Amino acid sequence: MVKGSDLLVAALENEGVDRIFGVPGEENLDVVESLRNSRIELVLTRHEQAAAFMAATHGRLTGRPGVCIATLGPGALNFSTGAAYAHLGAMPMLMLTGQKAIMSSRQARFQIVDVIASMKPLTKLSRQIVSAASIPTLVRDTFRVAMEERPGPVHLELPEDIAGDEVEPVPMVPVHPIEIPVAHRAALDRAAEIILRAKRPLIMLGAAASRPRSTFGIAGFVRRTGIPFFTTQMGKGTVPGGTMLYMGTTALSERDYVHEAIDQADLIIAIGHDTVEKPPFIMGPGGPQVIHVSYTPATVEQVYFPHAEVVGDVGPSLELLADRVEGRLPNAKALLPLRESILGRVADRATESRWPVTPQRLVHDVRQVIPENGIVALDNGMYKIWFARNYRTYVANTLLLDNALATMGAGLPSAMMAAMLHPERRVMAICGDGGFMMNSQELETAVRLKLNLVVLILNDGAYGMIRWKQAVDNFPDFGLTFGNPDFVRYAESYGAKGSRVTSIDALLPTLDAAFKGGGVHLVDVPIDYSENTRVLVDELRNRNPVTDQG
Ligand SMILES: Cc1ncc(C[n+]2csc(CCOP(=O)(O)OP(=O)(O)O)c2C)c(N)n1
Ligand SMILES: [Mg+2]
Repeated sequence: MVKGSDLLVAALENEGVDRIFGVPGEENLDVVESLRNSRIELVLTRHEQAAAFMAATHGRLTGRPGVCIATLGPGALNFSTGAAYAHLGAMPMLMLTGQKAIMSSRQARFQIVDVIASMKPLTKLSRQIVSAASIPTLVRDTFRVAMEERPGPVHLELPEDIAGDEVEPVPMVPVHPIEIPVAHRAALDRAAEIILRAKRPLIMLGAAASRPRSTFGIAGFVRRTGIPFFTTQMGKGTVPGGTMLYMGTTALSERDYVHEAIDQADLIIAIGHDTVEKPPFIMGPGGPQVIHVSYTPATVEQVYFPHAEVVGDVGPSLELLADRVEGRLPNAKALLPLRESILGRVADRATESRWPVTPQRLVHDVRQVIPENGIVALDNGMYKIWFARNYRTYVANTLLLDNALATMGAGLPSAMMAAMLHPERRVMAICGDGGFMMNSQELETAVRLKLNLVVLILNDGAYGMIRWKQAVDNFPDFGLTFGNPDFVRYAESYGAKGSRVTSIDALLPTLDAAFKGGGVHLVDVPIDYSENTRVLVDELRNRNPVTDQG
């Protein structure tokens, strides 16, 4: 005979799961015992939210669901933000939660919340396991659902009596690869015709272009067509060898320098655009033609309504599209002459020596210490716009940012996951002093896991992004500042290292030394955000006075 929890763990092993993140409760103890006897490592975190962010980032970086575990009620509810993060960000993840026994319970309603109902709007699938024998098929199905385009989170609730129930052994469901169909010939022909007619084409790489399976075919398409490209925030990462065609990243929806090219384009080939992102550009009447190329059809919005769609496996479909247009595009590079001036103005003041550091200089110095394949994971704050806009990437998924839920608190956990998956690469978390404190307890997890990780804290004593918006909207400065702990001593109390940067010349050497020293190293740097208004409001408004600040 075999226990329900053993079947669950065997089914997870069958899926190739090697780690589970979380905080177990009483109702998970059978599962914990089954894990003890398995090849799967149980990675304790200090908050379920961090476990969910880590599992989601596992899915984002590998294409295979990350797995996290929590107890019923309070533990399960702490997964909610992570569930939404994965749901909006299209990251495959499996959340496992416990529950009181369903056959008979002597605890009345103690700790009972309808977790399935609470997870329904935040997941692709949320189900209670009602029989041990069904576990292998249910787990196989949830993994398939999580990975299918559009990927996302799934949730299984395992009541404790089902976890402990003994049943006859049940065979596992074998896993097989599934190829995604390639776009229809008629769609490819139609798209090719539009591309051949275009006078000023541009390619846009969106969030789904960053899926691990996507990146190869896209590079070939850009190279073979020679059409310049820009990226959305989550499409950042770039086409290897195609960087001479990179025109910029849309950190804002309009008015930025990259929009000079977008505004002139008569065709945008939007590869992998997901309208969950803050709009990279605003479509309106009389704008460019848009071809939507992705795994799933476009969602039509007020600001995004493509004129043609190429739906199917992105890489192979683009290969077929390139076959139709390669060598027949005399106008491919029409907008390329704008590149130098766009990138030049974005890079303005990148080496300025003001103190406290300005965002432009910060982005510049961070880029110096991160090799091409190094990974920077951002929390959410003002600096995200600057990194999206100014930080150049050369390898896909090397700037992890969340332009979907845009939650604070995910920077450190997502960096920790990246460091676990890529121990050979330099990994840095960049957090505001606000966002860092939302999951700073995970420094203990990072130290316990012996990760090599630099955590850069941008210290402005405020919820800076909101304070900036408050000023832009002409509200008085009110209610958005706070005090901070001594971050260096705070890090040290966790057994991490800590450094404070006190001059502009010390920034780069401090970051470099933090990487060279290894382990978890927090670096506290004060930041001067006066550039936010000077550049992102005044300069860009002057460039295009007709459009108002959005
Ligand atoms: C969980 C969550 N709460 C609130 C917000 C709204 N919000 C967005 S940015 C921000 C301020 C971030 O402050 P900080 O982390 O210090 O970064 P800064 O902008 O100061 O660099 C807030 C409150 C959010 N995105 N997520
Ligand atoms: Mg701040």
